[in-house]
Amino acid sequence: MTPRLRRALAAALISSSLHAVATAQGTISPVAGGAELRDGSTQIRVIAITDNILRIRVGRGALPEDASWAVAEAERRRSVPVSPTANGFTTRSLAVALNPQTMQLSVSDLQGRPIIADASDALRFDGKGFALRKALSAGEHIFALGDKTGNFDRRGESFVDWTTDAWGFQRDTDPVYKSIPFYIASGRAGGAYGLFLDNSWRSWFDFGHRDAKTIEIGSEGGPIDYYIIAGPAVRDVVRRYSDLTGKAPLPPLWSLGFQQSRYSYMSADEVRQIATRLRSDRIPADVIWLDIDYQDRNRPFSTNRTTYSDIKGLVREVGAQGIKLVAITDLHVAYAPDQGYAPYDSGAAGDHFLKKPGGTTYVAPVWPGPSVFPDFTRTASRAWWGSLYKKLTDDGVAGFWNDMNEPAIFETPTKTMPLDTVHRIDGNGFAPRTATHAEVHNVFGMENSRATYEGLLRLRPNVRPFVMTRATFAGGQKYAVTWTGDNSSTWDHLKLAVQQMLTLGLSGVPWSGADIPGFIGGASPELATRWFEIGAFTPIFRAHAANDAPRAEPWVDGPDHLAIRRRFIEERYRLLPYLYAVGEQSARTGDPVMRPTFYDYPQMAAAPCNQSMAFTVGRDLLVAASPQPDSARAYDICLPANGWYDYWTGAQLTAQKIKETPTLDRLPVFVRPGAIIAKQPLIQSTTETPKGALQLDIYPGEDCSGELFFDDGVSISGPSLRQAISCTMTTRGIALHFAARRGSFRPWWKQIAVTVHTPTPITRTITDQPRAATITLQ
Ligand code: NBV
Repeated sequence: MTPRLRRALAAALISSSLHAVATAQGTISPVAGGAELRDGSTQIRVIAITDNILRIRVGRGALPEDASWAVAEAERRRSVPVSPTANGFTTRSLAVALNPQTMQLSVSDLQGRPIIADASDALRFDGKGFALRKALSAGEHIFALGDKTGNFDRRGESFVDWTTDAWGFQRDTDPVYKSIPFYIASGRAGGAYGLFLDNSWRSWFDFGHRDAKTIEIGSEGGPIDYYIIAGPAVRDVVRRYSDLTGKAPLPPLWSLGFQQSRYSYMSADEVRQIATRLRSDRIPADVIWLDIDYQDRNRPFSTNRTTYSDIKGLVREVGAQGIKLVAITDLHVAYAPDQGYAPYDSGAAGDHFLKKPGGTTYVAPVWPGPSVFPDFTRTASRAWWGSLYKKLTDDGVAGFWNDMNEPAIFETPTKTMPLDTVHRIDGNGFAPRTATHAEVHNVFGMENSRATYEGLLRLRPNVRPFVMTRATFAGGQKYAVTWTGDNSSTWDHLKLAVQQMLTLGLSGVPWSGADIPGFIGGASPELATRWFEIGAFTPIFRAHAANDAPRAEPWVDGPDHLAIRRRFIEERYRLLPYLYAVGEQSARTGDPVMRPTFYDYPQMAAAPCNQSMAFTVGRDLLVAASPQPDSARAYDICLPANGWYDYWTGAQLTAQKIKETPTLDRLPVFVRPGAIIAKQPLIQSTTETPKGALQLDIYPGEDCSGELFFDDGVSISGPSLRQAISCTMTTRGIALHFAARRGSFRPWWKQIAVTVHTPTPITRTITDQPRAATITLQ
């Protein structure tokens, strides 16, 4: 019997041995994997998807259709055996109670410690919409919710999910580009929980803003279909949320390098000049981006024949300098009948564009002028869109950029398309039908990036697609990396960028970046330098600026600033082996790449320092920029424990709290005692093979461990190399244990340069250790 069948049988047996509990009002009945509460036509079904994840669906008459843009069918339909109780059931971790009088749901751990409980008036219907009310207890903190601005802890605030082209957004702007209806609450005795509202309509979240003791969640339509994800740690919640909505695949190695962009490099000549300057100034870089002006009249999938006459040639030329091109391909297709514009012609012939309620094609102004819009929530239209990438990929363009996909529309106060625009949806569990834009709006951008991702996979089945999207929804991490949109060159935006990347990471999106040094307005040299420094430690490291902003390449503020920026870009390249291994681990676990310090070190939640500009990269590196980055005033840095190391000097610290007096050329970075960090000799681009030894930096301490992960950097399936390394202190010195290497990828190094950061550092070069071995250094 398969484990799956065994589970199903067990669940069926349990449910058949029970009977319904009738009460004054509602009736609780056991169902396979959970319980159901009925009161009149209202039905609340709670299913244990796993021992720690509950799916709650509420219906009026019937349960909502079992469909989702975010959660795959295999996940949605899972269930584990549960043990029924008088008022609900237990899993191996949770006790679920339903109150038939009040229709309230509460969840606690098996010791009875509360995790989440409904507030009074827990479920309210309002026309086609609804509101849910959960208790917000004293001491609870709220995190995640995608790229939302506001405060990192969202308690006391309220937000709307409605993807919006938020050009010029500020800290109090809401809604912004993405809709990820998922929050994490921590601070209750039973530990942290996450709540994911799987509903694509306009929705809202109020975390004690209207009523200090209540979380209100509502939507103007669509299903009441949500998941409660138990911890107890925030990390458990994030990982389980990614089990539900999917993990971000490891991006190609080159996309972890430094990327230079501008709206726009106006000609192939300019791109060549930028590439040449990057090389002559010895600024490591992997990518130059082509923004909309490489196109003919802003028409996606066309190129300007005068200024960009030969993309293939350009790819070859900059490729010889180790640089790849990523090109923008906005979703709006120029409305150009009878003009020989293939994307319009083939899209119209295949009936791939959205329509108005009367059945005529919806046409609206965006960059190309009058434009039409692919029906991305329709399988056939996504496949057609994906095929448009053939020419550019054949020409060697390495990655693609999906902008404006909220979708943004010009010359209309709503900034988007009319709510009654007609989509045709299918797949994902949906019975094929039409759907209004009101239903689809929040998933439209994600489905645009999905079409791109899946199209690229079809065109190059073994190449990891690189797609960057501006709008996305829960689960969008499976298809694309993202950035925070049109930010501004201000010190507050530098802070906001860090916060947004952290909150995206907690929302299942590990790969994000923010335009360095801000898109709008022009940065002072100091702001730009600081932004490059911090940016070097963020997941996607891309410089980009608006067409009406001053130039923002690393060299524009003169040699002194360039020297600092270059040093940080170089450090990024040295650290790529570590960063790549963190990314690979993230692809398996769902852990963010860039994390709030409390993610791996829960005690940091109570640390007596302002940590708004502190984060870890993976578990082992902690970056602690000033919470007032524009100020020269000294600030406190809190570390998770005594004995962390200074990353730059290798010295071990004897205090847990230290004072830092900022200087522009320095960014405090620390290393976990017990970390083994893999680094490589400096290269100018990931196309270069590092010359020399792999470098292992050993920071003695508890749980002394690290992992190597290497592959060819681009293939989906192909040889890789994984090797665990640990260390122990012995009376004879420090013993380095190499586990046997797994995988057949042949690395570039023959030797390993080990540095043990003891008070007098030990440095040794040893031969490569592919087999299990222990090497003692003293
Ligand atoms: O394609 C132009 C820009 C792009 O540079 C930016 O990064 C996007 O967020 N795009 C928005 C459209 C116009 C912005 C004014």
